[in-house]
Amino acid sequence: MQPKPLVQPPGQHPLVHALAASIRSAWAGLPGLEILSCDEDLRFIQGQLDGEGLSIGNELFRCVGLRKLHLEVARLGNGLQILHSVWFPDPHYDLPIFGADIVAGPAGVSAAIVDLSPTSDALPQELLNRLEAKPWPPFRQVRDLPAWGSAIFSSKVCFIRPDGAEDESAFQDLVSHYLQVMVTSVIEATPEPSTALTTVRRYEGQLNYCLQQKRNDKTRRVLEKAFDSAWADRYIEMLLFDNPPELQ
Ligand code: BLA
Repeated sequence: MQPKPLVQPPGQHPLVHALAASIRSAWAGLPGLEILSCDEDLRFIQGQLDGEGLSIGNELFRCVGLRKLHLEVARLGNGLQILHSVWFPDPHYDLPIFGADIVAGPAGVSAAIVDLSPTSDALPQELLNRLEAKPWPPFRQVRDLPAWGSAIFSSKVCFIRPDGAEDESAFQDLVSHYLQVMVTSVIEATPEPSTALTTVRRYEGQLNYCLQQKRNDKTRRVLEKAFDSAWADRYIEMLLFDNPPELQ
């Protein structure tokens, strides 16, 4: 039987569609991939905002080396479309955090960001070499990171406002490259004991990553407007940036 091509939902921004497809095909190659359970009411959320349909779809997995792989594709009113993906490592493994975020409005994509973020010191040299193997695209509008972002992202973070189809396709290629480097690292990684200082530091680094991401008021504001502040808090704490479970 031929695999069915993924249909692009009507009105979905092409970059959101393309990146979601790249992320899904990247995680398909990971060792021991399995679905991660989550509260059913958080898996698919639908509502109305200012008469406009509102929807959030969440896909959650885990695999050997990663405690949680998350892809969220959302429409949140005012024509806002969001793709959010974070791959959180199991701190026993020396792996970075893969993170990507796309925010598209009626006027186009205002923010496109991808990074492999370190959880202790900087990224290992070998990982940097692999990331650098692909030439940096000549993006026209590079954006400045907010302070919380500078505290966690690597020297290889890409944060742009894509200016036209060429930028969008170069960004998509860059994300695919980062995903490939991440997948290779996961496949090669071996665990260290819970008591190793390196494991403990990576655990603390991941806590800090979650803490800093929660300082992004823009995420909270959009969710509060679409739902309410208690719902937004729970969603951010439990689904978007839940802390890693304590080491044991
Ligand atoms: C910015 N994130 C934004 C913006 C919105 C959201 C509305 C402002 C757009 C802009 O500055 O052009 C909203 N993002 C969301 C919502 C979700 C989301 C509602 O993911 C989820 C439901 N944010 C992340 C991750 C990264 C990230 C994983 O969730 C990076 C790996 C980055 N988003 C990020 C950054 C900004 C942003 C750096 C710009 C913030 C600023 O300039 O102050």
